[in-house]
Amino acid sequence: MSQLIPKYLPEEDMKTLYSLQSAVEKNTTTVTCMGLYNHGKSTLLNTLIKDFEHTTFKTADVRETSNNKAVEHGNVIFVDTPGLNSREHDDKRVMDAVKESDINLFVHTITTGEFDKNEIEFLHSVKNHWGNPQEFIERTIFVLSRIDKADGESDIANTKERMLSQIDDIFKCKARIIPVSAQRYTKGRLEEKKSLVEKSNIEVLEAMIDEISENVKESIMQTKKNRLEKGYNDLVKKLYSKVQENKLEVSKLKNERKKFQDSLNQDIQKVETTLKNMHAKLGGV
Ligand SMILES: Nc1nc2c(ncn2[C@@H]2O[C@H](COP(=O)(O)OP(=O)(O)OP(=O)(O)O)[C@@H](O)[C@H]2O)c(=O)[nH]1
Ligand SMILES: [Mg+2]
Repeated sequence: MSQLIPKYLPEEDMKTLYSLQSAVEKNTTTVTCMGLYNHGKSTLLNTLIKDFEHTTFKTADVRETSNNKAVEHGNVIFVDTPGLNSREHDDKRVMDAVKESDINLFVHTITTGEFDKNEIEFLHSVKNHWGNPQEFIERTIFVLSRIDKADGESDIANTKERMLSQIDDIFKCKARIIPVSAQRYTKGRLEEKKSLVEKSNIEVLEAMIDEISENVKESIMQTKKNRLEKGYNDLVKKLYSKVQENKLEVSKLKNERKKFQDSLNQDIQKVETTLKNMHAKLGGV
């Protein structure tokens, strides 16, 4: 039976359905990282999965991530996305990932000050596409990254204030912003320097993720079940339309067969008549 499925349904759809099913069964939480390119998304995810070599999610000073990439770690599936506003299809990819996500990490680096026009545009489009924009904020942590590059504590506090007000302007509610340094955390863990780990704030971020995960557990599960239900329904619809296509094909073939038979019969009749005529002529001699 399983060999028959790819014949009638797209492999990609089946993969999505299986991963939704596994997410429901294993009760995993999907945490998706998004933000402008080069703002430290992949580095942050490596830090969260304790890959201090920073190789699982590719990082660099150039545009690096160009596809959504998911990695399972414990009970969490971490998803990395390409930088926003780089290419139109990338933004669509990010939006698709956000739709499948349970908890979002919106990464913004302190080195560029407050949110820029592209980030504001993306947040507006999230707001406009969301049935319940407040739910997005409830499930999102805005991560102010690279605070090791900040110009002192006041720089962090001021940037955070401005970002909060920018988010409030769009969503009309207060968001969570957490300043972090993936670099400090990595160094702190590798060199066993507790104070660096503490100053990195990564553990506070992890506690926040756990807290949201706990608070929205029920609704995360419900969302997953709804997605799974929708996935099944979509596939049943696809299968039904395949049945319709097949019915059409069969009736087309039947028509063609009938036409072929008719034309064959006509030809036979013509030949028969010709022969009869010839015979009649011969008889008449
Ligand atoms: N100083 C410092 N640099 C960081 C930190 N986090 C990331 N970086 C650097 O920022 C650069 C970009 O990091 P990435 O993690 O590749 O950024 P990204 O947002 O995934 O980039 P794209 O995949 O291209 O969208 C790299 O050179 C990182 O080493 C940090 O906490 N402190
Ligand atoms: Mg990246």
